[in-house]
Amino acid sequence: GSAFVWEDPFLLEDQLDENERMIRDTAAAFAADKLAPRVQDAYLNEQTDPEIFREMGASGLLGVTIPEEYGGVGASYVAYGLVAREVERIDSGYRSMMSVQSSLVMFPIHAYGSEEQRMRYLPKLASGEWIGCFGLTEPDAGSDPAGMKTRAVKTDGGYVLNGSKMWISNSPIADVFVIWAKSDAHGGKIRGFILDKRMKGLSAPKIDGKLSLRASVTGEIVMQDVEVGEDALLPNVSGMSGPFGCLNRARYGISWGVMGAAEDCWFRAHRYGMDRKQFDRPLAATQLYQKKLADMQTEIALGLQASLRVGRLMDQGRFAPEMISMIKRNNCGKALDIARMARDMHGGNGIQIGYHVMRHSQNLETVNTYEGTHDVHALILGRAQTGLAAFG
Ligand code: TGC
Ligand code: FAD
Repeated sequence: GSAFVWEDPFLLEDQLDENERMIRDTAAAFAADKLAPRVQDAYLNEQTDPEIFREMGASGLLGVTIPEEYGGVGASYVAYGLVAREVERIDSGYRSMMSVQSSLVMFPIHAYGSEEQRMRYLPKLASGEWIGCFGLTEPDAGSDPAGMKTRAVKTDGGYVLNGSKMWISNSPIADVFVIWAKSDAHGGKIRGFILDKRMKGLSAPKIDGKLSLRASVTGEIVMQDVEVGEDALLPNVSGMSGPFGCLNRARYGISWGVMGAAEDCWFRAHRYGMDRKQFDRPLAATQLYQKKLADMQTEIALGLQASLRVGRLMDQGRFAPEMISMIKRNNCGKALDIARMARDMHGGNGIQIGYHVMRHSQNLETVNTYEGTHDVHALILGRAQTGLAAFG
């Protein structure tokens, strides 16, 4: 037999290799040193410090799976997931900044870009010198991105882009914009373009007033006759599989990330229940409190084990997108339940910024919605087992 480790019921630690543990420890130290001290002010004041990208880059946390020749770390998808978990343990907004840069900007440039595009963009994105954003969603095309209106029209030397994108992480501070548009020169198919912030006709106003994910800036992208050269087109992908290929990676990372946020809530509720006394006994000595702790422990252990399994399959090139829908949906939904529960278990203190749990629960409302809502992932899984698409 073996002793039961309550914080790590299935001994996840044993299932990681030395390199993965090292990258995880680097991310955990970074999160404690650089992110934790900033998060309360950033959240309360809705302020994103762009310097965080440089600091993440210096610690090797951007483009973890991108090969070293382009400035990445060349590590496994499991290592990438572990980084997401450590960063989101502090705040989902910080994980968002990291995962957009890594999975939604560096991944498509590496997977679909020309050698010149890779050399031009990837090293500066890996170091955090440049900040990237990913424009897929539009005001009238969220769950159904194929309904986008943004158009690229062929000109002599390139293309002219028109359209607007909505709810775009990092856009107000971005240098590099990966934009998905319907291209008339390619039979109306969706193609990817890399835009630079200084281009004429391109702007990215901030969206104010968010009550969730306040440490990560979100904006629009407005394109009015933006002229780009032929070298802006991502040459090696066409159709919706381009953006979906990126989303697969980001959704997978989110499945680990939200478990980090959930663990933070669970450990805080555990500690609070041990310390706080009512009716002459610790809250943690009551049956209801213990049931809640047991539920948290169980869902987190199961969720992490599932993400690890899918990560191993990704590293072997054997994943199906539906596997990712299952863990993105389940882990986000469970993390949101856990964060709300932890808020409740903290009583009145739970609504105060210094106790952290309500910030997590507010953030997880967004994470449950972006990258495919909880219900959209149910429909993807429903289609996969019935052959019947229920979206339309
Ligand atoms: P559908 O008919 O299913 O497929 C069209 C084409 O795309 C291919 N495909 C995929 N390829 C790779 N991976 C996947 N996961 C794929 N899913 C689909 C498919 O094979 C097909 O290819 P082809 O060559 O045959 O044309 O497309 P549909 O339009 O019916 O899709 C429906 C649905 C609901 C599944 C899809 O539209 C969807 O997933 N909607 C959710 C939208 C979404 O996730 N948006 C995310 C925006 S980015 C974001 O939120 C970033 S926040 C990040 C942060 O801050 O951390
Ligand atoms: P809608 O699609 O309008 O959905 C509204 C509701 O209807 C949801 O409950 C949904 O589940 C439900 N619904 C939709 N269709 C169906 C159906 N067929 N059957 C049943 N129910 C349905 N996008 C980017 O491209 N890049 C980014 O960097 C990015 N960052 C984001 C950051 C934040 C903070 C937020 C909030 C969003 C971000 N998004 C980004 C956009 C995000 O991906 C979308 O919000 C998401 O895909 C949902 O689209 P929507 O908001 O238009 O909701």
